[in-house]
Amino acid sequence: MKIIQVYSTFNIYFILFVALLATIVSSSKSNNADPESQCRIVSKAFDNEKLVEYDTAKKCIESFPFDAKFADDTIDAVSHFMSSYYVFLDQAKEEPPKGFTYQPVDLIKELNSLREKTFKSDYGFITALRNTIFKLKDGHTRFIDICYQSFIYDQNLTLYSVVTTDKEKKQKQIIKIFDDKLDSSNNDCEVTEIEGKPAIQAIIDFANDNIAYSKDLGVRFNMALAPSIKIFSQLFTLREDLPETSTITYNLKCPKKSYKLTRKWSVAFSSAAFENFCFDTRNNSAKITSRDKSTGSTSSGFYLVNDGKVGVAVITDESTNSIFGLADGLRQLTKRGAEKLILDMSNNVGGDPTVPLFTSLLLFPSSRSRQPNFFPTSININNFTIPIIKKNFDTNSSDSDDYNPFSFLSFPSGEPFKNVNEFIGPRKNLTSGLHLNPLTSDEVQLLKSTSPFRWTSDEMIILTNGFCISACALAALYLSEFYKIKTIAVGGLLDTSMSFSTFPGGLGTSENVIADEAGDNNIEVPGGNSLLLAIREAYDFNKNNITTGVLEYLFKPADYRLYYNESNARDPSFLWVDAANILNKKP
Ligand SMILES: *[C@@H]1O[C@H](CO)[C@@H](O)[C@H](O)[C@H]1NC(C)=O
Ligand SMILES: *[C@@H]1O[C@H](CO)[C@@H](O)[C@H](O)[C@H]1NC(C)=O
Ligand SMILES: *[C@@H]1O[C@H](CO)[C@@H](O)[C@H](O)[C@H]1NC(C)=O
Ligand SMILES: *[C@@H]1O[C@H](CO)[C@@H](O)[C@H](O)[C@H]1NC(C)=O
Ligand SMILES: *[C@@H]1O[C@H](CO)[C@@H](O)[C@H](O)[C@H]1NC(C)=O
Ligand SMILES: *[C@@H]1O[C@H](CO)[C@@H](O)[C@H](O)[C@H]1NC(C)=O
Ligand SMILES: CC(=O)N[C@H]1CO[C@H](CO)[C@@H](O)[C@@H]1O
Repeated sequence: MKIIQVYSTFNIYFILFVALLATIVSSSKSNNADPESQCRIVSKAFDNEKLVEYDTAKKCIESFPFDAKFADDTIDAVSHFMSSYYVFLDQAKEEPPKGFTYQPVDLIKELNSLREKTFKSDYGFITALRNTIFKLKDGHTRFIDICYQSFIYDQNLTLYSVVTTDKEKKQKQIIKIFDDKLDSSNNDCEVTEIEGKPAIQAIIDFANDNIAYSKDLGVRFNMALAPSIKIFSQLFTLREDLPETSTITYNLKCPKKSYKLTRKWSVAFSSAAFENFCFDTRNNSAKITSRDKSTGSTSSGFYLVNDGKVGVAVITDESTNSIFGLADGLRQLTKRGAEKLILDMSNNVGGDPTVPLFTSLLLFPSSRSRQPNFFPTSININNFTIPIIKKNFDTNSSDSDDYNPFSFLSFPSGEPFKNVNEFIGPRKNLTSGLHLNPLTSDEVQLLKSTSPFRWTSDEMIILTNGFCISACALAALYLSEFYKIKTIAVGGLLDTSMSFSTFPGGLGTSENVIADEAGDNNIEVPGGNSLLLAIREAYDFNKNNITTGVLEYLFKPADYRLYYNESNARDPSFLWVDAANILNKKP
């Protein structure tokens, strides 16, 4: 494959959610002497950065006793934050739109029903709580136990799915081993069964039951497998919750032999000090950041394919740090004479809410003056936030937070809010007025200093594996809807249409940030645990209709589909060539 690397930047791995800073670890899990003895081996191993056996980890995790008061307090706090701030609470009760796969959930009711249950262990309770929240299938929203979610369960192998064509020209989808770190002779063997179930069905079931980070089953299917390689990926073989069994058995069909591979879980701990996270360190401040399993870097890059005629911009995050690299890379592609442009937004972990608007204005500078210029969003209004919003307005606050009207512009005018009521909205229900994010001064400067690029909508195309989340989803959706850039989704399930982006939400944050910003300090999630949730919802709109739906709940499939095979799963430049062919074919 002939590709020319033009330019590449290296970004520090961008954390998707607001980092959960300085959470005080409390004593909830140390009342019983038993866990200390049950966890002795685990503690020692993890402190020395060693692995433990599945059974040893399980015994430790399940030794923390169920505490009804702790469970009740946790449910109180979670219910409070979810009912007061979670923007999709009502919509989650409705049947999914066609194209999405999940069950409706009355979250508060289900949380309350957990109160009537007793659990064998604290872990049992936390897992039931996590699974209840996971029913939302919202990647912005989950409960994190500071101890249990620091365990990592690894099969030391990754899987992928390819679509092959048989002798009768019929397409067939199979599962294969992408990379076995312990035995590379297994690489590219077909996996026919997993735990006695047809492999493809085992992955689909897992994507339905255990993956919560998209409403689109095809995207969850990709998240279960390689080659998406960042947070929320390879989830079948790299887990964050204790697997049900100590091993997984794969029936393999390799070129020379067919056999059963039984692989144990390797259990590691993602943080330095086990005791700090799982035992009493009452007066210690433990700093936990988002649970990014890959601590490596993501790289954006710029390439040329098709004899240098088509440029490729690989965009892996939407952080405000990445904007200079993006503008620079596009300039280089222009200089090299790229006549068309592929925006590869696969495995894009999102980032800052202003960057999607920046990106669209960078590509289409003439729309600068056009209003409204991005999807409007709203927050929930309640008795905590109303006085804070008023105070922020009256004091001309310069804090950038969600309850400061000066952090936003009014939709559709794009003007600053004239008064508090315009920001708060009609108060007929929970929803606020409609807000837009203003660009940062860096973004404004950069737009001013960048000459327009040559590419028209027809000369650009977006390529993703569906794993284009949060701010990436907003960017891709906007470019697709308002500038009619065509989209391609890769992977997913054969002959099933698939989204090119997922969980646009609006904005996700953590409950301690909300408490701080909204002055809502009456109740907190106990035990140093945290709740992440979507607190802003973004709306679709068109010329005649200000809001035509909540983006999170609109199924927006890609215009074109590609599937993985043995070559393009390992080398994305094959997919770029496919995308270039689609671009060139278009009238
Ligand atoms: C297997 O997985 C564990 C846990 O992620 C990791 O620490 C270890 O290095 C892996 N082993 C190999 C050979 O990759
Ligand atoms: C705010 O408080 C008032 C008076 O206590 C109450 O009637 C109202 O329902 C509350 N509104 C919200 C949104 O909680
Ligand atoms: C806030 O800004 C407005 C307009 O600039 C000004 O009239 C007002 O006095 C300011 N209020 C405070 C408390 O600084
Ligand atoms: C909230 O109120 C606005 C204005 O009355 C209305 O347009 C909107 O549909 C309401 N939303 C919900 C979820 O009831
Ligand atoms: C606006 O969009 C909503 C949701 O799709 C629809 O119910 C409503 O009828 C539309 N209104 C107009 C004026 O087109
Ligand atoms: C895989 O698909 C690419 C296009 O994406 C094609 O060029 C290549 O020949 C295919 N390879 C195999 C092994 O089927
Ligand atoms: C700063 C702080 O959190 N101090 C606490 C340390 O632990 C003791 C005993 O639980 C508390 O009384 C202090 O308030």
